[in-house]
Amino acid sequence: MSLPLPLAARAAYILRDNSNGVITKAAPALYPHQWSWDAAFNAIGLATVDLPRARVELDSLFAGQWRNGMVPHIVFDPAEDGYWPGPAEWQCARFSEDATSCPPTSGICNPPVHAIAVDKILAAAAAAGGRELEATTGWAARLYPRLLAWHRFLARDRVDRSTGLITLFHGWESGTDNSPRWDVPYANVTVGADLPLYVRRDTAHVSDAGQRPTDEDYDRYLWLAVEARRAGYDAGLLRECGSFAVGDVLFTAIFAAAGDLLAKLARVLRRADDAVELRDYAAQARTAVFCHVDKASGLAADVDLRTGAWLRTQTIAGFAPLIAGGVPGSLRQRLISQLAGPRWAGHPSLRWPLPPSTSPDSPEFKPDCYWRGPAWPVVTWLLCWALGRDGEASVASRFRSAALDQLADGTFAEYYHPMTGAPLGSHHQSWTTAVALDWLLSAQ
Ligand code: 2M8
Repeated sequence: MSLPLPLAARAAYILRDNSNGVITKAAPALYPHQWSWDAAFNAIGLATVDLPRARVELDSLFAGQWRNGMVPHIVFDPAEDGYWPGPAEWQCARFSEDATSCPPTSGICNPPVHAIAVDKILAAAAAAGGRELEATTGWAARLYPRLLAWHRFLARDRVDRSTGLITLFHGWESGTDNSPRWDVPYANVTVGADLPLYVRRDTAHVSDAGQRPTDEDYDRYLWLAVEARRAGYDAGLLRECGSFAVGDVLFTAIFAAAGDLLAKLARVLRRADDAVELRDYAAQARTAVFCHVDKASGLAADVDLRTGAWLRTQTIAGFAPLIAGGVPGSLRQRLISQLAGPRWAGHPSLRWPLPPSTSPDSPEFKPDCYWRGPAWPVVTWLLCWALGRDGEASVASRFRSAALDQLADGTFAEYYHPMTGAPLGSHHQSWTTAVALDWLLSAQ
């Protein structure tokens, strides 16, 4: 393994290289815009080396927030046009009165990790003290109403009444795009004959197109974007007429964890009523996640809201209760032993003892294909963060140390082959550098 400081210096250099000064591209060529949950992780990494830049990252993202509170999954950099589908496909400002036109954005959202990032930035500022602490405290107070509007949007427009889970109208909203989690609901999406012709750009930026979703997947991805546009990006209409609607346990768990931290900020800002409201959202979300733990497997299951069926897949999202926090002790121990056990991070054929995105024992496992098997450092970080929060320091530190071994080649790949350890997807992926910086430089 390399020495920590050279690795941190390299990570910081790449993260800066991916920035245009105000937004960090998710990846230099594959994703040349600002993604919502990537921006939050990137801000966590930036906070270890450059607090002002960390604050700017979130300010730039929230500049794209919609009037209804939604934080869109992409804020486009108008100077870049190397990604498809871009602003011309989404046309949000034309089809929704809620959308901003400047900056242009997509019309769907991503998991709400932002309040976790704000909490980490505040902790870094507290450690720095002095002017940075003052500047960061003032900044958090200014950003707070936008974070509150974001959580209110999710509670109002996206909580599914029957399951309590957050509803997604596109697999891209989950961030785990082609995960086996969504195979069944996607199989029920019938692509319209009027799907526009398109040329994919993503496959040109990876060494093997097999690392990316299939063309059939992409037809469905684009079709759901077309449906969303035709519905004016309105959650009520999509709930009635859209062909894809799922209750996502991982998104819901992140909403719970972030909601607790936002409630903490509300209390610091003496917004007692807001704090109660945010704690309620978090508590309800957490209950919904716990209610969807499958008794036989012990893993949480997403729900296909079109049919009511539980989606019992062996993916990393099954560990959502660990992210949500407040898991009853016996369930927590069961989940941790599974996570570290032979179906997951302890699988005998793995290069490093890290949880893959899909269990190698699952029939859907594909070790080199995107969210169907590879190990994602950003997901490892989220699990480590949640385990550390809940006092599970030793398992968190084992994952952190294995993840740093994984990153020691300096490619900072988007994802890694769990058996060979080969870097896959984009190299110099921003959020991979960001989590490395947090692991190497912030107090764990
Ligand atoms: C991937 O998703 C985008 C679509 O949003 C894509 O494949 O084009 C996902 O891994 C997602 O979680 C991530 O936020 C995004 C940018 O890193 O890339």
